[in-house]
Formats: sequence, structure tokens, C-alpha cells
Amino acid sequence: MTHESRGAVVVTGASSGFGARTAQVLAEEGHPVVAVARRADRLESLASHDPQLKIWPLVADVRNADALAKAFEELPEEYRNVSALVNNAGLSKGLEPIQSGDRSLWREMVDTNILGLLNVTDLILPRLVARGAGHIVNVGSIAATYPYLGGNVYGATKAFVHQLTLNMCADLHGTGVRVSCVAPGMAKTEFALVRFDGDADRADRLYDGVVPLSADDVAQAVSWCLSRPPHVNVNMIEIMPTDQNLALGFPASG
Ligand code: NDP
Ligand code: 8X3
Repeated sequence: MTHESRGAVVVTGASSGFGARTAQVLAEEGHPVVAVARRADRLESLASHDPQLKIWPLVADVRNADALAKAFEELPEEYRNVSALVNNAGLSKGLEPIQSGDRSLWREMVDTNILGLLNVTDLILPRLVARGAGHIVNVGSIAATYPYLGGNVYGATKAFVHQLTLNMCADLHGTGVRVSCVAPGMAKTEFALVRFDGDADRADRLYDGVVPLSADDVAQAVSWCLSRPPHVNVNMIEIMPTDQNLALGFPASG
């Protein structure tokens, strides 16, 4: 554990998948964790699963900056000394080609994956700069770098996350705040279920013949970034299932 990471860690999208597992892993390492998402029941069960772990459920929609700020004002004392942020909340919606895409789905992805991430960053980053140390890990995607059919707006929102990470590193040089991006490939979480609007059969078909990444694989990568010594900044980690072959096109056609 590095010096600055002894404080609390804010993990967004902690009600499921990567975020839930990351919250557990970081709490097991001894960090108080502020677990952010919209589904209160999921956060409550994460927080109460192991009473030894310090996980505080913070129910908020990352798209609503005012509600987020208000909820953070009400944090108990031991969760207020935030030293790191994992910007993980995000989603994909639909897999239509761009020419027949649905604007409301595009907006939901942009509002969540781009503006939502900026809302949380805007809230937490000034605290990190003020303490002269801190770390932000942004969860990107290989969809940012490698196109696939129907990935259009989703991939572009993740390309924003990748480029923002590098630009944040540039701006934050000399402040003691580090910024990393973890870019996973196909992983079995609720991601595909959300993308296909609750169609479980279609979501499951995505993983036919593939051993996907697990939420733990990604959580370990996030933990590794956060636990590097202060002189090391991990800019970017790409992590893919061995079974996922970019040269054969993307398996996301579901
Ligand atoms: P899940 O669907 O399992 O988890 C997504 C999380 O984001 C949930 O906790 C959800 O919580 C939260 N979330 C979504 N919208 C909002 C919102 N408006 N406000 C607050 N929280 C929100 O998917 P993953 O764990 O797989 O996804 C996590 C991240 O990883 C995403 O950014 C995704 O794009 C990215 N990713 C996923 C990959 C995969 O194959 N699974 C691969 C590469 C990247 P709730 O609904 O309760 O608000
Ligand atoms: C999600 C990765 O491969 O399902 O970001 O598009 S993939």
C-alpha cells in the first residue's frame, strides 16, 4: 500500500461486476471504501457481506452532479479522507450500426461514461490535489482502441476515457496525483445484460466458446495500479481473455 493510498477509496459502479469486486479487494487490503451506484439493495449487501470490511454504500447517479456532491457531504468521518478514486461506473447500450442507432441510447452512454466520470472526477480531484497526493484509476476498454461492429458510440466514449487519462497525467504533473487507465476486454459481468436490455440468452451467447475475464481479474489490475510506489505511474493496462482474438473481429455481435 502506498503512502497516499492509506485513505479512503471511492469506487463508482460498485453494485456489480468490476466495481463490486474492486471495492471488496481494496477493503480487504485495509482501505475504507465508498461504494457508489444507483441500486441501494446491491450496495447494502456488498457493505454488509463482511462486517470486518469498511465499505460505505453511497447511493447516487453519477450523471447527477448536485446529488453526488450532497451525498459526499454526508459521508462519515472515516470515509472523508479520500486518497483514490476508481472511475468504473459505465455501460453500453445496444449494438446497432451507427446508421441505425438510437439517439437516446447514445445519450445515455455519453452522459454516463463521459459526463458522469467527469462529475465524480470534479468532486474528488480537488481533494487529492489539496493533499498533494492521490490516484485516479479510470476504467476504459479495449473497445476504445479496436473497433467492432456496433461498438461505435460505446467505443468512442471509452476512447474519451483513455485520452482523458493521458491528458490528466499531463495537467496533474507536479501535483503528486497519479492517473491510470485499466482497459479490459470481454469480461463476464452484467455488462452484456445491460447492453442487450435484459436479454439474458443473448448476453450469455456472447461468451460461447470463450473463457472471459472475471471481475476479479480486473479488480486485481486496479489494485496493482494503486499499490505501485509513489514514483511509479502506470499509464495504461490492456487486459484481454486469451480466447478473445482481435484479428478475427470482435465477438460482441451476440
Ligand atoms: P456491470 O453492468 O456489471 O456494472 C456496471 C456498474 O456501473 C454497476 O455497478 C452500475 O450500477 C454502475 N452504473 C451504471 N450507470 C450508473 C450511473 N448512472 N450512476 C452510477 N452507477 C452507474 O458492468 P462491468 O462491471 O462490466 O462494467 C464496469 C465498467 O467496465 C464499465 O465502465 C464498462 O464500460 C467497463 N468495461 C466492461 C467490460 C466487460 O466486458 N464487462 C470490458 C471493458 C470495460 P447501478 O446500475 O446500480 O447504478
Ligand atoms: C467492453 C469490452 O469487448 O465487450 O468494454 O466491447 S467489449
